[in-house]
Amino acid sequence: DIDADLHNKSLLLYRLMDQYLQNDVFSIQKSIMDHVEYTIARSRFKFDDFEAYMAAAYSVRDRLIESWNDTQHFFRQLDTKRVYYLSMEFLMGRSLLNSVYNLGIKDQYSEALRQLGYNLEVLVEQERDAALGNGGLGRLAACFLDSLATMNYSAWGYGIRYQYGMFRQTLQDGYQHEQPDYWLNFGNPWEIERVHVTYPIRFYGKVEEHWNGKKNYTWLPNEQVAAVAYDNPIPGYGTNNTINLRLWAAKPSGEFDLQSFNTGDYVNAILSKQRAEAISSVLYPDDRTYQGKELRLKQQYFFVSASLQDVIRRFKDHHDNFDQLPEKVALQLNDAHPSIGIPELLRILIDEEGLEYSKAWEICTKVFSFTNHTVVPESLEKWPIELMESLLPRHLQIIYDINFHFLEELKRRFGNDYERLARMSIIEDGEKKIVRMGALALVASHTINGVAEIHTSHVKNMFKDFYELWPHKFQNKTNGVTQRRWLAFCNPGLREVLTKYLGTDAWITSLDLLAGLRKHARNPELHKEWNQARRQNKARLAEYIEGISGVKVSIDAMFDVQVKRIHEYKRQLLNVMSIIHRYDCIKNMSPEERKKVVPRVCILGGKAAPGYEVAKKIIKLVTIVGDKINNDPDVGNLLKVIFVPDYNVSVAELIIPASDLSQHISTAGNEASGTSNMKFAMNGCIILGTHDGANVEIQKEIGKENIFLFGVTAEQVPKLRAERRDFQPPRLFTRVIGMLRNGVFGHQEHMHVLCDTLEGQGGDFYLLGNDFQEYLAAQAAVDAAFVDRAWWTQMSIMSTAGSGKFSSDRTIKEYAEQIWGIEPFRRPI
Ligand code: B1H
Repeated sequence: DIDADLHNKSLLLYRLMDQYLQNDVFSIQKSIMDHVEYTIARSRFKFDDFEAYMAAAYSVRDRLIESWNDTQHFFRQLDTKRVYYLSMEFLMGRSLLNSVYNLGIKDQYSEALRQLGYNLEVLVEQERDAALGNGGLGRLAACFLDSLATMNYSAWGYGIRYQYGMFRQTLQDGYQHEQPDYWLNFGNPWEIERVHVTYPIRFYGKVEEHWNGKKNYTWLPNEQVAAVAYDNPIPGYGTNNTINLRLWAAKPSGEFDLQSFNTGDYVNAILSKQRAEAISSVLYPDDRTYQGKELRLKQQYFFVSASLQDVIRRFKDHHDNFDQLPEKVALQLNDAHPSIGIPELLRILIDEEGLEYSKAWEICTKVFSFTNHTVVPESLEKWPIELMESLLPRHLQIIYDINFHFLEELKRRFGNDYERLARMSIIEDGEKKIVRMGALALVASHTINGVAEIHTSHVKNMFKDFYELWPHKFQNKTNGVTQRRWLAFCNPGLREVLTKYLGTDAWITSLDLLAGLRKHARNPELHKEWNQARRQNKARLAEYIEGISGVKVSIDAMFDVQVKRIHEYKRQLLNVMSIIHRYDCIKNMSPEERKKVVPRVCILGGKAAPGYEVAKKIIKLVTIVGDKINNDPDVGNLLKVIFVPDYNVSVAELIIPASDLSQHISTAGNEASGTSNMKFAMNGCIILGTHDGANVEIQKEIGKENIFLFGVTAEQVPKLRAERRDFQPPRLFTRVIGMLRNGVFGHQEHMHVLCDTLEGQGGDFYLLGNDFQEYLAAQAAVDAAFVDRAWWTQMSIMSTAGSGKFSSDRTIKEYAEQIWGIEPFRRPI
């Protein structure tokens, strides 16, 4: 009897799974040990730290899966509107500590492992970073996922499961070398492979036209690969919700090119299929210099097509009318990189679902929105027509259609203003025709946003014609960072102090509460505890520095930090020049005068794009200058210069809580936002920066008297660049250049190349000379503040107190309410 069978089966299932895995210490130990024995296949009497990490990670994953399954089920039942965050990069870093904290089981895990003879802090270090991003843009996507989960939004991230993430940087004789990032070689316990969630992705071939009452198109591709899903559970903090980051890996496709197997060359047919895997094999490590490589466009189309097929499949599970798509789906483009998704959605709707162009377009413009992260128009991606035509012929056709309708609209509005049409056209006409992906994203999106106030005004300028046409499309969404990873978890000492003085730990989900610190900013008790926590962090970093460089640094010295990608616009060179100036001053002092010098440890770190020669030379310069200064007995502890190799998320978690001063000194108008500035400020580090990106808003929040901003404003930059010919750099600037050129640090060839970027016709594009004097003055003011301990500590507390705005929770709430139109849904237990 079928009913009885069913009844018995459900009783059995309830008995088997009557509740979630338990989180008492003993149950956790049992889970870990089971994985040691049955997953890792080691003996429970003998396993090393790495094996213990793996077993612990698998046991956490079990708990994540429970929560993931039930959250997805919950969202499905409610048929929530979902936001899909499409990004080429997710810079996730490590997961173990973050997961146990977010699941609320950190203390139990610590204790469970301690009793077994292992130390959670040690195991955490066994994990390789998931470094699937270049820098700020990728890390922003990771912070957004954390906030989306924590705030109970129905959201998915979609991206690429690169086999090789961001390269590992090593220094050999002070030069950067790039090592492949074999992050998957020892297994990845955090992902769930979904071999059955797979979609065909097609390339190349031709388009055929048919006529059956109306025009129809059939794309006949001649290459096909499979996209296979890997799910990465993202737990929220203080909630039962766990959302999904779905990353796609390229695999040879099963069907399709069976013909090639019938040509007799079986082995070569197999080998050629393996090329499919190349698509998801490596992250492009060049941020901003756009290279126009075909593989990059393939990557973009690959992950966007898989994601959209997945989204449409999920939509069709519950709906059959595509008019409802915008009520159920929001698609966020993280920069223009995924904007090939626009013609892809149209293609699916028109060619596969049979919608009319105008209907499909209307739907499309209601689902897409687009974040711009750049300031230079040249860095917007542009693809040559021939490349697009060969790789994605049907998509190019659709882009022409979009452009045709768009230009018609423009003509109706502005008449035959051909210059305007040329400026705004999605297809750039010229010797070589190209597709402007930024314009495509803008035309199809209902909203475009910049990532900081100053940047958004810049975006309006950069897309001036579009802004005139559609002012309502433009919004600002100032970036934010998750205070969970970037304060609560990476700085446990300060977390305790904050919670004590605020009387609650609710700031971990409501960062605005940090403002409550202001009334304690002069409390000497707090000062003591504050500095104690910070000193412990400095001691940890000092130990690390000694380990990597052999240099002993004093934790009484000011830790002065600049860590970020190496770029001329970020002006690491300006920092080095002021270090050289400081060295010069110390050398020329009497022993009496030297006693008054504020000791500093200058810490720099960051990766240079492998083909970016000047950036690589800047790294070498730091090590050259460091070698000389660190070994000069006249200098001693007064000045140390350290280059920290392989700067990544985990290293940032160590450095940021231990910094006294951090530098964000891009030429005004060049850094869209910056996000590490927010992390440093939160952790009570003082900011030395320019009037650029989010620095401007940080100053507004924490007060002019608690931050050191200097230099020219973005409005002045074009004029100053135009007047460069008549500009006389300050004497001290020329003096430092002279020292470099004259061989004070040796390596004169090297120094000439760098100095040439700062002098002569067209030199000093980033205006180091213009800002140098004010920079040195700001540095002197920093020294004066640092020696006044009470003053400095108060500034530090005020920095933390004023950083409430810079939580990605705030940013995400703004996106959700003002762009995506989604609401939170918290899963009940
Ligand atoms: C940012 C990038 C970026 N802006 C191209 N643009 C890339 C561009 O691989 N590529 O082709 C990779 C990255 N990244 C950064 O975004 C900005 O420079 C920061 O100022 C900003 O804080 C960050 C997040 O908005």
